Amino acid sequence: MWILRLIVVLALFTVSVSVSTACQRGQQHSTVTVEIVSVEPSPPLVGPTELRFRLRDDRGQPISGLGSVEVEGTMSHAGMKPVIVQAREEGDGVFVTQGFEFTMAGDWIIIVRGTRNGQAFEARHTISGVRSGIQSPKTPGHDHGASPTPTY
Ligand SMILES: [Cu+2]
Repeated sequence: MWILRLIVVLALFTVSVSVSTACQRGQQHSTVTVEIVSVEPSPPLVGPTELRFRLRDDRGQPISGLGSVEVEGTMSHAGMKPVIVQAREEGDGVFVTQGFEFTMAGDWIIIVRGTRNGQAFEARHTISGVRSGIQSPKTPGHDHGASPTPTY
């Protein structure tokens, strides 16, 4: 019986070690943080949306001079088709999205990707509780593949 327990303990230990290694690797890459400045319309609704966000470096200083970055909006569930647009810099590290859209209600993950000093970076932020617009009976939601009714 003790050998079984030993195996379980070893397995748990291996999992926790690999998880913490992954986190450390992620942090080394991700020295850029994204802070949402504004969401238009507010509160966020399904439909065309303008996101303003600020990028900061690891010392908290606004990052300027990047020109434009890529913004991906996605959700954590399977089958989600991400929304990918460009955002252009307005100044002082603030960027504004071009043609972004929330395609369904729920909690969104905003991923910003760019290149800084020749190094690719990625930064994330969540926007929770995007609501479905009342004015959209013609858009039967979001196509998640074969199922006609999306599950939330
Ligand atoms: Cu979705």
